[in-house]
Amino acid sequence: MISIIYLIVTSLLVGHTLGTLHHHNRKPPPQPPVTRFLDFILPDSDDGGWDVLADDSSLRLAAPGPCTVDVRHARDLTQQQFLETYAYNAPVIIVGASDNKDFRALTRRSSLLSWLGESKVRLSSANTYSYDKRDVTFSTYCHQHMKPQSLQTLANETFYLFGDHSHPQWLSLLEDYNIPPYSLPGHSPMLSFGVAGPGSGVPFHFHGPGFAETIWGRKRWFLAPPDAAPIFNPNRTTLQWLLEDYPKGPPLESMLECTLNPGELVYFPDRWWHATLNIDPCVFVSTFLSP
Ligand SMILES: O=C(O)CCC(=O)C(=O)O
Repeated sequence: MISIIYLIVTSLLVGHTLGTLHHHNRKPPPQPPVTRFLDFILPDSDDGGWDVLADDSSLRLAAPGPCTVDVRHARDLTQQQFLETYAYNAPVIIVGASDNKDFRALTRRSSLLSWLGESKVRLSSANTYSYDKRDVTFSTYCHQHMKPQSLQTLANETFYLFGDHSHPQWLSLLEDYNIPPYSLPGHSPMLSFGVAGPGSGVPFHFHGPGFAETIWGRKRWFLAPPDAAPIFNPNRTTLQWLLEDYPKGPPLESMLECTLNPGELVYFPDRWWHATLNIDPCVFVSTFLSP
């Protein structure tokens, strides 16, 4: 009986994936469809204690979208193939890259709050290029800043925990993160840790290449090549852009997007534009690759 249900669910998912690819008129990725973490596990089965929206989904303003980025399983993607196909050319979603089970356990809401609740964190305003900074305790951030993002709040008024962690305990937490098993010649990894509320995100920006993994929650990514700058207002949030501008039509033919499930990685090549939107409360780590 279980195997019959499995077969039905698998064929529905394959059909959905092929339908999505057809809809976007893109060539299918070279590998058969990759089974992704949440294909069989509902997002609310374990949210690490982060999902304040679990009982009221009307507060969840954004939803996952289609996936037009190649999705590859790390098992079938060697370092050589990564270099030849993606490293300098195109983004890719990688499933099954590193085992971050222990890091996932350490970053449950209750663990982080009891361990680091009173430590200071530096927030950045969530507009393009993040100008403004604010220092608060991690507990204050969780209780006051992680509420669902309102459509009325601008990006420069939204404060986001991502990147600045000078506190030794935060650095020691990151020692337990297993970085993605792919590299760029002549580049070294540098980690940034983030926690953010539902509906928040970062508007379009670009920088050097890197990976970003979602540890808890789902995050929607939008990407565009270096020579195709998207049209956006740097002080408007990704939520405002998604709900008010995106429905008028994609800003660019060449824009790609995908929603990352927990444990999945996106790789963005050098100078690719990208914007993010946290569907759920999210815990995430970026591995920036610097020359
Ligand atoms: O994950 C996010 O919300 C922001 C990540 C990002 O923009 C980056 O890694 O450059």
